[in-house]
Amino acid sequence: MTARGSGEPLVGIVMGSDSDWPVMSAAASVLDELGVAYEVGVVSAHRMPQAMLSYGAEAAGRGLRVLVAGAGGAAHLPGMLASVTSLPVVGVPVPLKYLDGMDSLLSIVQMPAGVPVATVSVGGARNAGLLAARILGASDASLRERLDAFRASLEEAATAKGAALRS
Ligand code: RP5
Repeated sequence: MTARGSGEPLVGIVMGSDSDWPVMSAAASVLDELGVAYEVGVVSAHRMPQAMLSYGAEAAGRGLRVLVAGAGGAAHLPGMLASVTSLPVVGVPVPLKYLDGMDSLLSIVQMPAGVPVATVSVGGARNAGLLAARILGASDASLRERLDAFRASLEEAATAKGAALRS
């Protein structure tokens, strides 16, 4: 795992393969923008199952507060992590070459009752990072203020684009 940002990592961004990084890097970028410390690494549910289970089981004890897990195809990583931790898990369906990411989406979203994964859109890693920040922000007023400012910037940008259309 590679730690990024200042302080102990609060978010664990993990993925099934380094080939997921072009999609998953958006989660890291938004946490950088918001000043949230995180760690990032590859933890494959199928190729390194014991390490994956240990990672999930030890995450809370290591100080992590939210997991963001991305995988493609038979995307079992987010659900398996959720089965061995009580931390919130945000799942990112990574689109692969075939099936347009529908396989990844359905693998992640159709969890059995009792084992929740908060699934974002196909390729929606930026929203996954934002959701992780919102979860942390529920008990961190300073982070919530940064999230408020982020939302205000969205409104400003959308308003400016609308104005540009009219001019
Ligand atoms: C999944 O298999 C990974 O999450 C990745 O999306 C997909 C393909 O992995 P590679 O064959 O590119 O390593 O487990």
